[in-house]
Amino acid sequence: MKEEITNIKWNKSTCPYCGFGCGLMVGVKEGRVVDIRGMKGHPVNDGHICKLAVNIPPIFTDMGRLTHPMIRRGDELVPVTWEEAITHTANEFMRIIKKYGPESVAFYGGAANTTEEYYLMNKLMRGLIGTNNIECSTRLCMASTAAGFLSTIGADAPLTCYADIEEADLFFIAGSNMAVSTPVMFRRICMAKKKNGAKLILVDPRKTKTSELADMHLQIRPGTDVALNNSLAYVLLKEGFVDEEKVEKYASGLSDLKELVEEYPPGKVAVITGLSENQIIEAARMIGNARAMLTFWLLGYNHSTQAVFKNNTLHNLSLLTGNICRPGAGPMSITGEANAMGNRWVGALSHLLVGMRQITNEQHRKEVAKYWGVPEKNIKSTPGRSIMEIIEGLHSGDIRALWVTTTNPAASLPHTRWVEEGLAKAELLVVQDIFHPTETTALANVILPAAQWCEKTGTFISSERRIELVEKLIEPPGEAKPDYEIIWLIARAMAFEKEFPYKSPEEVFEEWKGLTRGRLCDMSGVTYERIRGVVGPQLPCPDTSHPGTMRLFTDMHFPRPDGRAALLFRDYIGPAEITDNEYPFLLITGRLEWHFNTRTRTGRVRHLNNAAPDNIINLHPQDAEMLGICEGELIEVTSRRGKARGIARITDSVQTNTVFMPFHFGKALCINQDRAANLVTNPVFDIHSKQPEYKFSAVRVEKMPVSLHKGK
Ligand SMILES: Nc1nc2c(c(=O)[nH]1)N[C@H]1C(S)=C(S)[C@@H](COP(=O)(O)OP(=O)(O)OC[C@H]3O[C@@H](n4cnc5c(=O)[nH]c(N)nc54)[C@H](O)[C@@H]3O)O[C@H]1N2
Ligand SMILES: Nc1nc2c(c(=O)[nH]1)N[C@H]1C(S)=C(S)[C@@H](COP(=O)(O)OP(=O)(O)OC[C@H]3O[C@@H](n4cnc5c(=O)[nH]c(N)nc54)[C@H](O)[C@@H]3O)O[C@H]1N2
Ligand code: SF4
Ligand SMILES: [Mo]
Repeated sequence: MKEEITNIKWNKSTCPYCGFGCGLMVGVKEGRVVDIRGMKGHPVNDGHICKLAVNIPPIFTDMGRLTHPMIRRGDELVPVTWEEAITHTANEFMRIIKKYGPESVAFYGGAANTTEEYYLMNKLMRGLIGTNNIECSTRLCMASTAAGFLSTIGADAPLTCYADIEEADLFFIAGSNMAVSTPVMFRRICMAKKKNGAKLILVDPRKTKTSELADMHLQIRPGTDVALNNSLAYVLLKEGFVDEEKVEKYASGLSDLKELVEEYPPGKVAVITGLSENQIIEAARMIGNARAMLTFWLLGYNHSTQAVFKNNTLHNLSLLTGNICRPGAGPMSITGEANAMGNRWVGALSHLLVGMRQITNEQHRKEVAKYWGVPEKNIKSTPGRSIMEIIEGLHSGDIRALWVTTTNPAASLPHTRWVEEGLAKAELLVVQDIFHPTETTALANVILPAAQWCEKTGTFISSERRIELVEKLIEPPGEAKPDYEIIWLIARAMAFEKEFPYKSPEEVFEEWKGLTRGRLCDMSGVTYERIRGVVGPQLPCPDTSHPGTMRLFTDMHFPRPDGRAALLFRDYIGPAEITDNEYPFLLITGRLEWHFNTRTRTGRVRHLNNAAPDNIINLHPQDAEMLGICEGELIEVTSRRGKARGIARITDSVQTNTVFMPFHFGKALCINQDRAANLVTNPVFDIHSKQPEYKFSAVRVEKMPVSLHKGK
């Protein structure tokens, strides 16, 4: 039982962790966050929250909080004044740009930045410095969802809403352990199952907390989803579940798809996926017979070299069966981080432009240049580098300066050694974080202390397009400043005073809002005043009296040239790396319920750390016996890139020849420096979305000598 604390002031906010966007009530007493509760009556979570949110108060700990700017002099990081830090950063950037050109610098932010912060960075990088090298950790998270939507429906516009959960009678969840990663969303699914008798099909190679609730668990071989989806389409078409005349009205490509999925009969696909022919036929019949199907997917799809194709072939199933654009039916993308939606719409990936625009579109560039009052030629027509290409650029010397905020690439990018070597080559590495050391701040030349959630104001947009205000409720520690302020101070020091005149994030919001007018992300009807302390509307929300938009494209007209969505045939190709005698196992990486991403926040919460103190590697009993490994022993996983160690957990939740390990345990908060999954993972990526294949690396597994256990 929680101890009751009195004299608490309660304020509305939105969760800073996953992109589901639970409404929170934040309890503040004497300038500290002391309690977090779910907001009752909030349409997203109605008072419910998960253990990550419950355990927020300790993240405001002073332990390791950054309170002063620092500059590296030799091997030492020396505290400096803000003035010195800002002048030094701006001068160094300008020096490098002058010497090597604007393409030699890059910015990399996190999906938990507010939309206002990304707007400022877009203006600075694309509009004034003149480079599209602006990236976001959403590249590692949602880039394939965005590319999948763009190719199928013509816009990165999640079209459903959470209220659809209560209207559906079939949930098809593929490649997400939602019970762990978005527990409050999963709770709504469980309630709907109980109340409406809705069914759940889960596609995941592992048995998980989510699979426990599944009516059908398709435990496929990792990486084979495209083959499965094609085969489901095959059965739907063969068994008369598709009203072809109706589908032709709102989707193109039916005849090609029909012809090409002939290559994917269930008998053949059973061999590829490791499922039985009957399971595939049965799943297709459940889809065909559903009154309203909602599909959900996340990293089991997006962390693959076929990520975008997995997205496209999943959307085919919704389109073929008319499960789209009506209550309870359609693709419902789960988003990873709190503002993974807002930052995509504000143009945080290198190929995008502000307000759901594309950098390659001349008209879009003209509109934005005019709005910013900058010469059209400033905004370059070619996409900038993705974060993986930025690291490549650091290695080759094409990128000389990198500015990082709100993300921890030395822990979260694949192939850590390659990333660390790249970052170490930067002439200037500026890192803005709330803690030090993190894996990335440890490598920085300049460290800037940032205010975190509840210490600054801005907006987040959730995966159902709901815009919410997250407000400053307490003072940041020491001299820490909000990211937006740090960005505009540096921009002004680069001599862009006129373009960065802001005094508050609200002024930034008002400016950015103008670039959304008439677009699918239209927020013309939103003001800070309107959403302060209350639930925000779903976008688009074109005027102040507009209630917001629950579902998109309800007229079945899609933003593609012929107004129809696209049925896209995609051939199956296996994962990039193959197992062999030397590396006979495959490694899947993912999440635990007790930690968030690189653990800089949750790793400071005693309760969460006690529940998950160290890296655990899941191994099938048959493999454990073959390798002579017992439960609780220290084991080592080695790939072509590196090694990581962890404690063996022997469980049939993984298939044979497969191991699973979380990616939460890096170097900064671990006594042992050898626990990080990304020491092992493969930096290969999907060529369409440039998102890495974190879910498939060929490895070998070995037991460690007993002497090493003591160091554990
Ligand atoms: N507790 C907690 N919650 C979080 C986070 C966290 O770190 N901790 N992070 C947040 C973020 S940023 C994100 S993006 C989301 C991620 O949320 P999820 O996508 O649910 O998380 P993961 O555990 O990475 O991967 C999901 C599942 O994909 C499966 N999988 C692996 N390979 C394949 C495959 O080839 N096909 C299929 N169909 N499945 C496969 C894995 O077995 C795993 O169970 O969670 C968010 N929520
Ligand atoms: N092997 C493997 N690797 C993965 C994944 C996987 O499944 N497997 N998942 C990938 C995915 S989906 C994601 S989203 C990424 C996440 O990767 P990251 O973005 O690197 O992870 P976080 O731990 O969320 O990093 C947030 C950083 O910002 C800091 N921070 C928090 N709030 C603020 C703030 O307000 N301002 C500033 N300046 N800093 C702040 C935190 O201290 C932390 O250092 O990891 C990816 N990496
Ligand atoms: S489900 Fe997501 S948004 Fe809701 S409380 Fe948990 S982490 Fe926060
Ligand atoms: Mo993510």
